[in-house]
Formats: sequence, structure tokens, C-alpha cells
Amino acid sequence: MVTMREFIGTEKAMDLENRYGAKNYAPLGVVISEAKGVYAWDPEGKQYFDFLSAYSAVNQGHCHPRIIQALKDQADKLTLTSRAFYNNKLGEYEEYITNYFSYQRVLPMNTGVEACETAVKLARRWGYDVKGIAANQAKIVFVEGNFWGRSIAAISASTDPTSYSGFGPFVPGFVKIPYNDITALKTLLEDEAASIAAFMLEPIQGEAGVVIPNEGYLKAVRELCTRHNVLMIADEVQTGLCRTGKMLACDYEEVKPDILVLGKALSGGVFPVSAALSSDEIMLTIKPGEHGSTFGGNPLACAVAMEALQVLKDEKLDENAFQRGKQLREGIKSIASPHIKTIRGKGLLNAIVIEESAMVDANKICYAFKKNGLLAKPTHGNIIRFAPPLVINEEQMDECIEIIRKTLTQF
Ligand code: IF1
Repeated sequence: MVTMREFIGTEKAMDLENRYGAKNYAPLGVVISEAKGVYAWDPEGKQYFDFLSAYSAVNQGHCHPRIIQALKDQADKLTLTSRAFYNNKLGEYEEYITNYFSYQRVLPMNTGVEACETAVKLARRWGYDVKGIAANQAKIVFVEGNFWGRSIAAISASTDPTSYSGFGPFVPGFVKIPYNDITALKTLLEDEAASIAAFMLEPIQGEAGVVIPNEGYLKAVRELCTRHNVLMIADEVQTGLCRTGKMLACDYEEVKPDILVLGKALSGGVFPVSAALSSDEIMLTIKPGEHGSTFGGNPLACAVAMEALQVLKDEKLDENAFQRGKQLREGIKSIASPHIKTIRGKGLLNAIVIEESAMVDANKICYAFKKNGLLAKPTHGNIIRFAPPLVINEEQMDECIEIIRKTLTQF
């Protein structure tokens, strides 16, 4: 007999998490029980606009019908074989995604950090086997303010004490230089390129607070990496898949990285799917049995990811992200609130910087947004990220700008 599960409302859901869950997050005080498109609802039925999109993992909107259908159809047939055997979906997906992004090969993984780790391993192996760097001497260059996950390697690359403190010792061979400083890269490569395998960066830094580099920076990085035979790795886990108003943020400067890393919205947020894409020369340096994962390239992920990628194109979500982002930034600027120091962003990856005072801080403002029906969360300190699903329409964006205006005038 199926017993009716006791209704779990907001208070109960929070209590259960607080009692039984690890405390590795401090969520905003809201419980989401349903979501569709740009909307989320709490168990008591209050509706919100989602202005975080699960950190850009639901670009296609929550529970996109086509992506859910792809998940259901495949789930009824085959979910997982492991890579010990072939399956009938992985090859189809590999052909689809490599053509989609014009790369020769893809290595399928699950989370963003795994795909970034894959890129680091590929770069090191290429450094030894192709570039001829001495064994175990390969260096990889990262930028200050980078964020590519929570693994030991990822935090070894981090310059944020919140990410790395208390988790040492750290992975050797990682060099850090300032972001958006082409002279720093130029000088380093002129001095040490012989032992450097790769330079890895986000085209726009998400966690650092939506930090946009100068026009021309990405192109200059590309040229320097090519000149010094150093691989350019673009971490587009957060900026990719139409989030910034182009399919990839690198597209703004027509830059093609040697290794492209994708994740988050690669599945439309319904399933962990990530990927590293590259050339035969780089990808084939890893031989059978030298890298992988139980779920990497599973048939369910392949089916979902192909539909999620097709939805981006069919619904022209890059164009919508571009237009709605312009509408949002112009709308915020027209509010002219004394509490907003600045708004910055590209497409629908935006952040407002709050003029903090005794009375006003980013957290208080986010709770006031929540009360008025919009969900957003502060990233570092006084920065609030504004990143709704890319399916938001003009009318909904106007409604959100009105909520933001109304909220800010309450302070
Ligand atoms: C958390 C941040 C965002 C990423 C980039 C790789 C990864 C991420 C550019 C790793 C993941 C997530 C992780 C999540 C919060 C969120 C986040 F605030 F942490 F930094 F989006 F900005 N590259 N970002 O942004 O992907 O392994 O998580 O699938 O850890 O709190 P993942």
C-alpha cells in the first residue's frame, strides 16, 4: 500500500537539511519544490523568478519539456553500460557534439570539475608526449580569481582562501598570474614557455563576480599561446552554451581554444553532463585505461545533452540572452538606485555591485528580492549575480526589473 508521504513544507525541509545534511552551504532561506522555465515555486505555492539558474545550469529553463522527454524516453531503454562496452548512444553524441563545436574529439565526463581535470591531464600529457617537456616538470598557468571546482587540483589552482584553506598540501606545477593582464602572460611565456603546457582561463570570471576582461584580451591570449606552443584551455562551464549572448563567450573575439571545457547547461540542468573537446593531436595522447569515469558518456547523458544542445539552437537562446541582457542592464541603470555601485555583464551573466552600509548589504537585499518574488544570491560579499534562464521573455524581464526597482526603493 503506497503511504502518502507527509507533506514537507518550507520549515520541515529546512529543518531536515539542518539536522541531517553537511554544512557545506548556507542557502538563502527559501525552499524550491517545483520549477518550470523561468519560474520556481516553494512548497506553499509562492511563485518566484529564478535569477540564478542553478549557477547557469538551467539555461534552457527549468524542466524543459523536450529535454525531460529525452530523459524519459532514454531512461525507459538504457541508462548506463560503463565504457567496458560500447552503447548505441555515445558515438551518435560524440559525432553530434564535435560537429556542433567543430572539434575532432570529445572526452565525456559528468561534472564541470571532472571535465576541467580532464583538460589539465590532457595538457600535461600533451606537454610530455608532443611538446617534449621533461617528465613531471610541466607547468600549467591559471589566472587569479579563477574557479573551476572543488577537487584538490581545482583548489590548488585557486587564489581564494575560502576555496583552498585547510585542504593542503596542494598540487605542484600550477602557476598563477593576474587576470586580464596580457603583459603578465607575455612576460611569463617569453621566460618559461618551454616548460609550460597550457594556460587555462574563463572567458568571463563567474565566481569572481562576473569579471569581464578588456576587449581583445582573449584574442591576445590566443596569439601568445599559439606563438609559444602553449595550449589555450577555455573553461566555458559557466559562460558557455549561450549564457553570455553567444554560443560560447570565446565567440565574441572569434577565438578557438585548443581545449574547450563544457558542463552545467550541457544537460539543461536535468543531469550532470560535462565534456572536454579538442584535436586528435591532444586528445589521443591519453591511451585506453588511462582516464575515464563510471558514468562518463552514459547513454542517458548522451540523449539529454543532444536535446539540450539542439534546444539552444532551435530557440536561438544566444540571441535572446543578448537582447534580454541588454534590457536588464538598461533597466537597472534606469532605476538609478544609490544602493547600486554598478551593474556589469554580457548576455544573461550579470552582477550588481552593492554600495554596502550599516543598513544595506547584499544578503538583506536578496531576502527582500525573495519577499518580492525574485530569487538571487550574493556571490563574493557585496556582489549579487543576476542570471535568469535564457528563455526569459521581454515581458517577464520587465516584471523582474520592476521587482528589483520596487525592492531597492524599500531600502
Ligand atoms: C559550488 C561558484 C559558480 C564553474 C566554472 C567549473 C566549475 C564551475 C567556471 C565546476 C562550478 C559552481 C560550483 C558551485 C557554485 C557554482 C559557482 F560560485 F562556485 F563559482 F557557478 F560561479 N568551471 N561552479 O563555475 O563545475 O564541478 O560544480 O559541475 O561549488 O559552490 P562543477
